[in-house]
Amino acid sequence: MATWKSLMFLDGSSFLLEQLSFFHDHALLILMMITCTVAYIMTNLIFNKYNHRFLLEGHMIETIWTILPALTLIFIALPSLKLIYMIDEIRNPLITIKTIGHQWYWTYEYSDFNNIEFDSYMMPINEMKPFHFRLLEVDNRTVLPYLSPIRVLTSSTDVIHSWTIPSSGVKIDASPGRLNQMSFTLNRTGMFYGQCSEICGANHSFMPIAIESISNMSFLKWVNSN
Ligand SMILES: *[C@@H]1O[C@H](CO)[C@@H](O)[C@H](O)[C@H]1NC(C)=O
Ligand SMILES: *[C@@H]1O[C@H](CO)[C@@H](O)[C@H](O)[C@H]1NC(C)=O
Ligand SMILES: *[C@@H]1O[C@H](CO)[C@@H](O)[C@H](O)[C@H]1NC(C)=O
Ligand SMILES: *[C@@H]1O[C@H](CO)[C@@H](O)[C@H](O)[C@H]1NC(C)=O
Ligand SMILES: [Cu+2]
Repeated sequence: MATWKSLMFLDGSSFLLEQLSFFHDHALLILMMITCTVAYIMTNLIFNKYNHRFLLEGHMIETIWTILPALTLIFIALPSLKLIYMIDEIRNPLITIKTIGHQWYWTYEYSDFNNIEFDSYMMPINEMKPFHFRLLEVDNRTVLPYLSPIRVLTSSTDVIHSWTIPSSGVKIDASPGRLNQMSFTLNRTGMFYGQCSEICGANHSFMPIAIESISNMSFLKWVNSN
């Protein structure tokens, strides 16, 4: 969960976010290389006493400064494309959950098991327990097993919402009349919080998502108790 003064990424909770952080580091490294090169050339230009008053064209340098940025862009574009397809891919999900956005709460359906279905509202401040996070805790949490591929189907009944778990690298729009899907695998246990990420009306800030990532056994126990 993001807290005050946290500058870097959240502690990742899925294999997807691992790849996203790798790509972030990769892109940032290229950015630093460009910044350093440009800064070096600019300081050199400023402190250089010589100049070339009659230089009007230079085919060699023009070729170089066209090809080099193109190559750099390819080095960013190819991993980025790979990542897009990885995020889009659905690999034999074990569990499918359906989340439906409403103004202003989420409904979850676990159609794999006896049609478990519940609404998930933000925990009102006067009902919060000391260990609850303000504006992030919900009354019915989304319980999911870890290390199992999960597919999320999203839709909406009114306006566009967005189902988002920043620490898992998950963000899917919930559009009315459409079913969007995404798959991810949680790689550890814990509580992962998110919020609706599409301005959807007056109580947009008050429809949080709380994922409870637990072991297979506990998950089955939870399923049986519902
Ligand atoms: C889960 O993935 C994150 C990266 O997203 C990594 O930092 C973390 O160590 C992983 N946890 C486990 C238990 O593998
Ligand atoms: C959802 O939360 C409400 C209010 O706390 C509760 O009455 C209801 O039983 C819960 N439903 C499920 C499926 O847990
Ligand atoms: C849960 O079950 C799935 C499928 O059998 C397995 O791949 C996964 O490793 C299990 N999770 C844990 C935490 O053992
Ligand atoms: C927003 O939520 C609060 C508390 O849950 C509620 O009192 C209020 O009526 C809601 N606003 C709208 C426009 O529905
Ligand atoms: Cu919303």
